[in-house]
Amino acid sequence: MKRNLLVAIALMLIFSIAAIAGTISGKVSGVAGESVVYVDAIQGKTFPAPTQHPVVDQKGLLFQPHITVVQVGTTVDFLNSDKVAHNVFWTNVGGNKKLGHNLGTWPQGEKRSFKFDTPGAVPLLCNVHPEMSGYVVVVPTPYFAESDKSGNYKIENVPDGSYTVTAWHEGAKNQSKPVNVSGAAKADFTLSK
Ligand SMILES: [Cu+2]
Repeated sequence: MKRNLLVAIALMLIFSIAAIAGTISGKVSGVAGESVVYVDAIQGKTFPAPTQHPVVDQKGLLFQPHITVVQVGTTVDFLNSDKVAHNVFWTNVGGNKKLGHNLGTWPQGEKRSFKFDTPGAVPLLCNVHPEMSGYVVVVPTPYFAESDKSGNYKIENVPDGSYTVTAWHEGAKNQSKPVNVSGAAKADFTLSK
């Protein structure tokens, strides 16, 4: 009797670990450098917005990091660490020009915040320094990853299920594909301009 109970508990543990430990991994080809891969909106599912504010720093006349991926609803803090004044603006979110916005221009040590409520890539620019560019990529779920420079990515902690997974790369067309997660799933992408 006692042994059966232990076996049952062990089995439950194994199944629960398997259920929470799904991953989606693979490689994004056809483009050079980092890509973003994410699970698209899941019907009937919403996720609480993260309370942490990622920081996009303007430092050394660069947006650092160059690409920041956030879940929809996240507030991003834009910091200026340079001695010169910087501006932050974007002309669209995911191609929607109605969502263009200018955050203004501010000096060293100050920051301004913005809450991103619509999924899509936000191309960051500075109107003081036309050569500066960066991206905030706003994604609909907490299941996302940035690839390494070779395009390899891994999304952790994806519950088992059927999803649409999308790959994004600066200047390339998005590619989406259906992925079934039951433990470890694989999905490769080939992007082009
Ligand atoms: Cu600037």
